[in-house]
Parts: sequence; structure tokens; C-alpha cells
Amino acid sequence: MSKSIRTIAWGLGLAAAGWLAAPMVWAQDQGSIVAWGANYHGQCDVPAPNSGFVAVTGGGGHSLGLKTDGSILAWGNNDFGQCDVPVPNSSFVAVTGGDYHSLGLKADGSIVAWGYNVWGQCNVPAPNNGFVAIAGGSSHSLGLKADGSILGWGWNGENQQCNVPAPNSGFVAVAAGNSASLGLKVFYGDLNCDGVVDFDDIDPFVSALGADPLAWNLANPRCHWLNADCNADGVVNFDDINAFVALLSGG
Ligand SMILES: [Ca+2]
Ligand SMILES: [Ca+2]
Repeated sequence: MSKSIRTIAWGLGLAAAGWLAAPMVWAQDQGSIVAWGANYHGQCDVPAPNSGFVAVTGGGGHSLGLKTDGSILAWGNNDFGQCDVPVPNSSFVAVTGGDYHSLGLKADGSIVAWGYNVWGQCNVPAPNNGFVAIAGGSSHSLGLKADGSILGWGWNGENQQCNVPAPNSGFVAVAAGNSASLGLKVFYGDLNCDGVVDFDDIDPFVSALGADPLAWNLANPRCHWLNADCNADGVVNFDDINAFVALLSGG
């Protein structure tokens, strides 16, 4: 090989290395977590590699991140095993943390809970299926079912944070405070969850018609399948079209 060819080949090697290096740096910036504040349990020390996260949540003294591969990473206070994600650590689609416990929602609609369980906050009520969202309180847990009802379990003292007020239906989101619970009710006809019912809702309404509630909710994490239940009978099907058109018309 002549010197000039060797030089060209060496130069091409450098160029290839540079071309490869740039996207790698870019990829490492995707889905990273920035954590700050109290770090007495190491809850701000995100484990390496700090990349590929798609959801994040904070517990009492621990932190949790959901990765693109469906696994959960937990770090910080592990006095009660709240960072020990049960195996198989896969197929998770959502994560939440309590004071000393953690919960993960699986793609099949079941909930896995681990950590401090003195109040039964990790004992998911049977049947453990059909869940589309989760929330962790201080010592209680909440799950939203695809049918729009909320289940609460764990510490249920004087605040009665696990007793969902009737009618326990039509919920599309759930949240937990320290010893309080909150549920967001359905917004009929608003299928893109922008707060108004208009022509932008037609496409997502059509996609919700006859769809599997769990699959639709997981594909539309900002909104809820039940928003398409415009005749309020608990299911989404062609019977909802007339009511949807009426809502579109301001009826
Ligand atoms: Ca809308
Ligand atoms: Ca309906």
C-alpha cells in the first residue's frame, strides 16, 4: 500500500470514527434523568448508564425510572426492599413510588408491588388485572381500572384514603397525596384530552371505537378510552357515534 493510500485509508477511518461518535453521544443524551435536592439516601444518584428512561417517579427516600426495554431501575433508600424490583423485571409500562414501597404496572394490566407492606400497601386486590394507571401514597396504593373505577389498598386510617366515594365510575386518571387520593372524571367526547370537543377528536374517537380498552389507554397515555363512551353506558362502540356527533355539535 502506498503512503498516499495509507493516508487516505487512515483519514477515512478517522472520519468513520467521528461519524459513529457523534450519534453515540447524541444517543446517550436521550432519556436521561436529572435529579436534585435532598440526597441523604442517594435518591439523586441515578445509576449509570443514565440513558434510555421513558418515565420517572419519586418515593419517600428512593427514586424509580422506567426504561425503554420495560425494566424498572430503583435507587436510594432500600431499607424495606423498595428498590428491589421483583423478577421478571420486564414488560412494565408505568411506575410509581410510595414512602417505602413501589409499584409497577405491567403491559398485561397487572400491578406488581414491593417494599414496605405493614399496611398491606403491596397487596394488590384480586383480580389483579385490567389496571391502566397506578399511584402510590405514603402508605396506600391506588389503581385505576379500564372500566373507570379506582381501587385503593393499604393504610386506610382516619382519612379513609382507600374508600373511593360513590359513584366509583367514570374515572380516567388517579393520583395519591400523602394520605389523600384523587381521581379525575371522564370528559366525554374529548379524545385528545385538550379540554374541548371539536373535529380534532374525530380521529382518536374512531380509533377508540371497538378497541381493546387497555391497549388503547396504553397507546394514548395522556387520554382515556372512556372519553369515547359518549352515551355513558360503560362501553365504547358504534352506539356512541350519535352521542359523539351531538357533543361535536355542542349538544
Ligand atoms: Ca379534544
Ligand atoms: Ca358507550
